[in-house]
Amino acid sequence: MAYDYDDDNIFARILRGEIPNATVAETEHTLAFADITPQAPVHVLVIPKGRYVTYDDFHANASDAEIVDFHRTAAAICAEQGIAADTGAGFRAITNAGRDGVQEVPHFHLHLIGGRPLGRMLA
Ligand code: IU
Repeated sequence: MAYDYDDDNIFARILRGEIPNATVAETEHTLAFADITPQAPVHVLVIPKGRYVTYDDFHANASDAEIVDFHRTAAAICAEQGIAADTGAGFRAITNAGRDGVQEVPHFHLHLIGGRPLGRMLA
């Protein structure tokens, strides 16, 4: 089944510059910005610039360059924000996908959350 991308979703509008954002990092293929409703002292959303709806859409259909850029950018942000695991702090990386994953914004995004103890969570 094909993924149906909504060009009016809020992150598409952020990427087009129609809505401001607190940018944390930007590369050729990737944008990262502060979540407007942070769940922890660090809460960054990492999004590809391409039109991908979910985690599985992105990883099935994006180019290798886009995928590598996305994940290298996410790792760099963890280091820059002081939450990388090798600092002793650590973080949680979450992506919600589709209806059962309760994804609110239909443009693939990775939540990077840290800066406080997060507790155990698998569902
Ligand atoms: P979700 O994984 O799709 O449920 O997460 C969407 C996130 O997008 C959520 O944490 C919101 O706070 C965040 N967000 C945002 O940062 N800026 C916005 O304008 C909107 C949502 I709407």
